[in-house]
Amino acid sequence: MRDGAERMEQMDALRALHAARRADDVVITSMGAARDWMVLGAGPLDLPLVPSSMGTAPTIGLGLALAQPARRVIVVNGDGAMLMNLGSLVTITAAAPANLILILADNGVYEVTDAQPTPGSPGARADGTSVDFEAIARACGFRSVFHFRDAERWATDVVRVLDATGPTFVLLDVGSVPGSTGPRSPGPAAARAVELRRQLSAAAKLPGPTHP
Ligand SMILES: Cc1ncc(C[n+]2csc(CCOP(=O)(O)OP(=O)(O)O)c2C)c(N)n1
Repeated sequence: MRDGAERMEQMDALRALHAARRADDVVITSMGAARDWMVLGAGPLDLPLVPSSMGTAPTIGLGLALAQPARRVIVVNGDGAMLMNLGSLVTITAAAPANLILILADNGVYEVTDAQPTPGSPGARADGTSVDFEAIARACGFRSVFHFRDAERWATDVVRVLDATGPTFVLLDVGSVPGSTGPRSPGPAAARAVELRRQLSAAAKLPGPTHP
């Protein structure tokens, strides 16, 4: 993300994803994205990762993508969390699951803990530069890499992006919402993980695709 540059509202970005996802996709969201996804409505195969240790969403997504090769696994991560586990990008591309889509909602701040600038953002760097997540994803070997700065383009292209052969990396330049609060946990994490596993095995027994 570039300071002063055009950014889409995270809620608009997630609304487009929410409309485009299929019912049999797994959607894992972390931090501010989890908060907004729960407002839009998390489905039975979704995992709003709250509470969570930062950095774990991409590798949880990798495990689910490898275990569930017939369905798409979509992870929405924050830039602060991404910077805490950049190594996961290489772990993902080594395993190369075609069904994993990692979306990075880059707002340049740790939004849910009061919007401190992340170390990759212009707000934290004396020279005003920012880390180039798109270049990092390409260098790590993601099969498909996309970068969107405005919500209309993203909304137009989201179906095509989700259909691209993965592993897919999608960088979204999003704005942070001043004064926004953190997500509320929808329940104990362990119990929700067990329930997700139950939902996944129940869905696997259904005849044919469950999406429209
Ligand atoms: C390992 C770890 N360190 C610190 C925290 C505390 N913490 C929770 S959310 C958060 C900020 C998350 O920032 P980002 O991933 O960019 O997501 P955003 O809040 O911008 O949506 C922090 C520092 C944590 N949960 N885990």
